[in-house]
Amino acid sequence: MTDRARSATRSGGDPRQAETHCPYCALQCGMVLRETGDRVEVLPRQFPTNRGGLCQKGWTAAELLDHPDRLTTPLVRDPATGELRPATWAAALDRIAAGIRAVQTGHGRDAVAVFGGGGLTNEKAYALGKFARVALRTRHIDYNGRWCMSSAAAAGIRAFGVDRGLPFPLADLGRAETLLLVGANPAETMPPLMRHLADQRERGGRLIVVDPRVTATARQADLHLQPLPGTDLAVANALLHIALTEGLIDKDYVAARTTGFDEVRRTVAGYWPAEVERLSGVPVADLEATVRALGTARSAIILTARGAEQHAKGVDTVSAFVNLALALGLPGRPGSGYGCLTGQGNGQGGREHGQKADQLPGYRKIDDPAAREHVAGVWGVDPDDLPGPGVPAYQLLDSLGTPGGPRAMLVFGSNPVVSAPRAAHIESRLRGLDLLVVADFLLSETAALADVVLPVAQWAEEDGTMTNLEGRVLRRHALREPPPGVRTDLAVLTELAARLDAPASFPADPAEVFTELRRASAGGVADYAGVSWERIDADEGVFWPCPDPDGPDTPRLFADSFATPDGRARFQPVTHRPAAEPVCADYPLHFTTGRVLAQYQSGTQTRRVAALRRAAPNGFVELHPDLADRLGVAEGDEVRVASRRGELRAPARVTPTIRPDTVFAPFHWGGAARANSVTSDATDPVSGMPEFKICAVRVEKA
Ligand SMILES: Nc1nc2c(c(=O)[nH]1)N[C@H]1C(S)=C(S)[C@@H](COP(=O)(O)OP(=O)(O)OC[C@H]3O[C@@H](n4cnc5c(=O)[nH]c(N)nc54)[C@H](O)[C@@H]3O)O[C@H]1N2
Ligand SMILES: Nc1nc2c(c(=O)[nH]1)N[C@H]1C(S)=C(S)[C@@H](COP(=O)(O)OP(=O)(O)OC[C@H]3O[C@@H](n4cnc5c(=O)[nH]c(N)nc54)[C@H](O)[C@@H]3O)O[C@H]1N2
Ligand code: SF4
Ligand SMILES: [Mo]
Repeated sequence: MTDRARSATRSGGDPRQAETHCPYCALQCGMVLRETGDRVEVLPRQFPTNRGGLCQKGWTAAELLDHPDRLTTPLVRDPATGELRPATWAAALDRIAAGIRAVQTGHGRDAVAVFGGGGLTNEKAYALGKFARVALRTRHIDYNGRWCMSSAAAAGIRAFGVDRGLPFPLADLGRAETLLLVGANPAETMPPLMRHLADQRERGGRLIVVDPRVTATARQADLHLQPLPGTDLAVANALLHIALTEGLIDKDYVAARTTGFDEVRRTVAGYWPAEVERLSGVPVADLEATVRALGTARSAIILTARGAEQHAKGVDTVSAFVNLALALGLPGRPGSGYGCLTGQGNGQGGREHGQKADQLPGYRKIDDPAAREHVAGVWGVDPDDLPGPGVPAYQLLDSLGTPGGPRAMLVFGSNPVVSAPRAAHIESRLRGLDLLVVADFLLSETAALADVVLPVAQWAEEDGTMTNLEGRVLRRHALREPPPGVRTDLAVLTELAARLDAPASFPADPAEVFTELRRASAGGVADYAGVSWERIDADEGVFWPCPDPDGPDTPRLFADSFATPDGRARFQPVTHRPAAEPVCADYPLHFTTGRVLAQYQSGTQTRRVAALRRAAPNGFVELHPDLADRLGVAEGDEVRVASRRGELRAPARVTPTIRPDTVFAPFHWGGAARANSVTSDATDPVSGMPEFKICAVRVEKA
């Protein structure tokens, strides 16, 4: 059955309508797509995450389906002129297969790399991981999820033995008496989520936000802590220090459900609130008010997002907040807990099915012999033929074209020329490849560098599943067939696998892939064996783990035990350390980056939508009026932000909502305004997460 015919069955037989989810962020708002005349209309749909709401990006998502910039034919770079020229699919795929063979013959299997994305469906993420390990037999695969929630994932596994962004349904936020958001700006990054926070407020709950900027989210908070970027770990340790001195620890919980508290207690003893106030700028009184609000509430939730996590100490910072949550007895207590706000549409599922360097499907470890045996069995190959772990994204991109590094790369669902740290350097690495292949539906900045560009289907043209920030597996329903000339990512992998004589099957039908994924994940941490497309449709999604088709799913984790060998959560002693690049006389200011409501990620998609372009037409640099005065900069003046790696130029936005020692830029633009020309390439030693959220810069009027 074609995707569209299958989905029409779901929408009551009306082929011009489909119930699906937004293509963008991890909230995965429910929407209905309707074909009216020659356009596709987006209507919001009641779903537990968005409750009938959509943000501007969701409302306008269908505009890209028939956009004039849409790619509808493969492009191959002409060796004579150096330009990308339209080609047939056969020519483009042959060119790729020949290029891969040449590189692997000359330089070994690991000389070909794959770079995936957290926006790919589960089926595609699974197929891509399998393609790398079985068709290419390379260890080099990683993906942009490494830029995203890898620090929270590592800390979650360390403490709880499992990484599921929210271990409870989102609606729990609305019932929490106290909610602490650390480095999260959902008013701009997940606007319909604010409905749950409105519920919380109506019920008399307290919202506390930790952010160096007075964001749209911080403005709604009862208390806003405005720390220097990169000091969250110290703040968390000070909070735990105060909880100890004020007797707010849940001793029974710590004794019954955790291990390792004594060492953490000793560590945080040294985090005197007054010292942490000097380091972070957060007043002691605010630290105390925060702990009391958390420690005396009947229910409390602590959430982290990229502001806390995108640091070279991101894992330890998350661990510090997890320690606090455990000491207060929150994880597993009804209505309470710790969670991470996952970012991309399938940021959660994308990290479960094997596109991460060290993983196999079902959140299995690629260096675990039992995991290799199981997955190789499903794939019908010898476990000894599966490669070992590769390296994290930045290390991978930085090694491209260097002696011993990969010489060819296939990119599915990312635009690293804009989104990678130290992007100018990464761009030059990409230029040095023998073969760069990009599958996309638009000519992203990365696709523009490719030797072969493959035009692929968009979200409204394919079936599949996505796993949202709650760990809820959802169904993406096709509204219509892809336009002529366009193929699906899965079909591309099918064709390439055949040309490379892959020793396993690569079905193009997502239903077939999902059936295989269920088997491959069975028995793993992220067990999807009991999830079926029908069950997803019948139940408003299915929460993993769900091992049994006739058994329950798991909306809430940790009620009775944690996923560790002894069932207890593990405290992790962590200590503050400064940012990788301290400020100095030449680079005296802190630079941090993030998002605006109307643009998404590297901007490939949203910069092409007229209404979003009007709302957020170009990059900018936020600076405090005192700093602007000192630099002689007025609102709208073009400024230059320079670091040791490079510079960006964009108009100044002078605002008292940012700390005077810090400047901020969104990362959604390429070219002169590219924030990642400036960012640091320091990474977390455990997760490989880059330090997107702090480096040292100099700012001047351009
Ligand atoms: N509009 C829009 N929405 C999106 C996306 C998008 O690109 N655009 N992307 C999606 C994705 S993939 C993701 S990962 C999420 C990200 O969602 P968020 O994490 O909410 O987004 P960011 O803007 O990256 O960072 C949040 C906040 O961290 C603050 N911050 C900076 N440095 C620090 C620090 O050192 N400490 C603390 N505590 N805070 C700091 C910033 O000021 C910013 O307000 O958004 C998702 N939703
Ligand atoms: N300075 C700074 N840099 C950052 C961040 C930050 O906060 N600050 N945040 C980081 C984070 S959290 C993230 S998630 C990354 C995201 O940054 P990227 O990885 O660049 O993500 P996108 O811009 O979403 O890129 C997706 C690309 O794939 C295409 N695409 C979308 N869906 C599909 C599909 O199904 N198949 C195929 N083949 N292509 C598809 C889109 O058109 C687009 O070109 O950026 C990171 N970079
Ligand atoms: S909040 Fe996220 S999922 Fe919802 S409409 Fe906006 S971009 Fe789409
Ligand atoms: Mo992300």
